[in-house]
This record gives sequence, C-alpha cells and structure tokens, in this order.
Amino acid sequence: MAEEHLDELAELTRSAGVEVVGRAVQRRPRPDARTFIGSGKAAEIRAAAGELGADLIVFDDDLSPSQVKNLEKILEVEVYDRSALILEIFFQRARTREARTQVELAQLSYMLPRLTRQWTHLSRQMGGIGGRGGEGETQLEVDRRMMRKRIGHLKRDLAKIERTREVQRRGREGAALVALAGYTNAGKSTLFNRLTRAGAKVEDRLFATLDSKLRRGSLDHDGSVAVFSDTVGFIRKLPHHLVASFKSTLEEIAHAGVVLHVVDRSHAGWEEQMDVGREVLGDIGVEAERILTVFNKTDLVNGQPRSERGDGGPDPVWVSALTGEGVDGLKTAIRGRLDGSSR
Ligand SMILES: Nc1nc2c(ncn2[C@@H]2O[C@H](COP(=O)(O)OP(=O)(O)OP(=O)(O)O)[C@@H](O)[C@H]2O)c(=O)[nH]1
Ligand SMILES: [Mg+2]
Repeated sequence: MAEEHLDELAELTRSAGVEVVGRAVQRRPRPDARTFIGSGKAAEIRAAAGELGADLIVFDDDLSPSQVKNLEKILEVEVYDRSALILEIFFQRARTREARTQVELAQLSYMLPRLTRQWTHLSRQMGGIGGRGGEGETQLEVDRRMMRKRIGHLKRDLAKIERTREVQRRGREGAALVALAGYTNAGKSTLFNRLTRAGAKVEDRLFATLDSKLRRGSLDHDGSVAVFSDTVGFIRKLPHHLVASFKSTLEEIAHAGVVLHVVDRSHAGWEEQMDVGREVLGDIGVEAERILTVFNKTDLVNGQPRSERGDGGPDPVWVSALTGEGVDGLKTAIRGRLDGSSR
C-alpha cells in the first residue's frame, strides 16, 4: 500500500512540473511530534537528498506547521506536504476567474497558520493589498491581517460567482443533467468528449481539469439529449481547504439527475480509487441510486468477465472512452436511469 501511495505522490509531483529523483519510506508506530519521521530517519534522508542533489522533499502525509519548520531546518531543503503539493498543482492549472478565486482562497486558508514560511507566488499576488498597519504591529501581524482581509474579499467574490451559477442552473431546467465524476485521471474528460464531441483537454497527468464544462450531447438517434458536465477529479486525502473552496464546483455534481462515476479499471489501485469516489460523492450528497458506475479503460484490461459485479450494486457499465467501445451501451443505461427517475 505504501508503495502504491508513493507512486501516486510521484505522479502528483511530476504533475506539478517537478522531477522525482528518489523516495523513502519510514515505518513507525506513531509519527514523531517534532519531525514526523524521527531525527534518525531525517538524517538519513538528508544524506540521500545531498547525494541525489534534491532541492525539494515532499511528504505524502500532512505535516503540522512546526513539523515543516523543523524538517526544513534538518533537511536544509524546502519541504512540502501532500496538501501543499496539491494546492500548488491547482494553482498552476487554474484558468477561469472562478477556479483562480477558489484556489487562492484554499491556499490562503492553508497558509494562515503557517505564515512563517514563504510562498513566492503568494507574495506576488498579495503585493499592493493593504499596507503597513498600526504602530507596534509586527510584519507577521500585518501579513495575517492582510490575509484575513483578502480571504473575506475572496469569499464575497465566490458568493457572487455562485449566484450567477445558480441563475444559469435555473435557466437550464428541463434538460437532464448528467455529471461525470471520479478519481483524477480516470478518463472523465475523454468520455465527456465522446459523449458530447466537445474538445475538453485530455492529459495523462493529475488534475488536468479544474473548471467545470457543460455541453449537450445526444443519447440516441431520435433526438433525446442531455447536458453533460465534466469537472475536477477526486483524490485520496483531498485537502479540506480545497473541498471547501470548490464547493460550488462540486455542487454541479450534486445537482445532476445521473452521476457517472468513472473508474479507471486498468489502474492497480482501482478499488481504493472507487472507494474514494463513493465517499466524496456521499459527502456532497449524491445518493447511491443516482450513481451509475462506469468502468473505463477496459481496452487495457485483459480477460476480465465483463459481467463482473461491483459490491452488490447494479452492474457497472464497461467502456473504453479511448476506442468508443461500450459507449452506446452506456447511453442506453443513462436513458434507462433518466426515464426511471422522477426528474
Ligand atoms: N487506454 C485508455 N486510455 C484512456 C481511456 N480513457 C482515458 N484515457 C487516458 O487517460 C488519461 C487521462 O484522461 P482524462 O480524460 O484527461 O482523465 P480525467 O479523468 O479527465 O482526468 P483529470 O481531469 O486530470 O481529473 C489520458 O492520457 C487519456 O488518453 C481509455 O478508455 N483507454
Ligand atoms: Mg479531466
């Protein structure tokens, strides 16, 4: 399990544009309060990092602000935890105003208790906001005050964007909404393009999609259509600041009549990824009856019985978004669900 999780962390790191040169695993009954991994292991990693010329060390678990500080002192390189890395990827990817606002809000909330460290792109964004405060206020207090002010501002902005979204949603009433959801890199955008002929960006890297996209697609030859939505993917231990900030984006999924839960069936960790998907869907209020499980990338799966059942739920639909195999059957299944539901 640890190795699989580190494989994913390596993928995340590469997705942030950083080359991976080594990895290390520490097993201990409980984390060390000061350094998380213990000072012996830290010394070991410092030596390895020196040899490999590493200038960044990423931890798969979340670290407390003081653990990051202590580790950076011992390791003498920059230390990121999992949340910081994911936030960095989101920052790099955010394009629309909504996504940028959501990411900045999540980052500032993450940063607030950690104000002792620098985050270069943050200082760039924060430039020009606020100003020096009252007498006797330390730079740190000024920074904190500026941040809180900025957080308040971003929250108001987001609320405005959400109201616009709500209006758009009402304007769309009538057409059935089918949301694609699931683990990052499962193939949601590829399937979305198949279903709608849209040109959503498809990439073999994590979190290629951040913004939601809506597009009409036909469900059969006699003109029945649905509106499909493609949106941000899920991941194990998604930072809660991000979940809070992306609430409105995720609500797009919560409003759907049918949710296609896309699972990369060729992935070694597909079962865990499917569990994460179900958990997130449950958290945002999607009942099991609205979920249609889609096993994707079946062109990469050999010799599996196509009728294999999930864990007692209705049969998953097997497709290959890449080759198009099974997509007609999926459309039939979607129609069946939409006809069966009261919407
Ligand atoms: N072999 C195979 N590859 C696929 C299939 N579907 C998607 N892929 C590949 O999987 C990678 C990820 O596809 P995306 O559609 O970007 O995945 P996504 O779920 O939208 O990912 P994020 O937006 O990053 O969460 C790409 O390299 C696709 O070409 C499939 O059915 N078979
Ligand atoms: Mg995508």
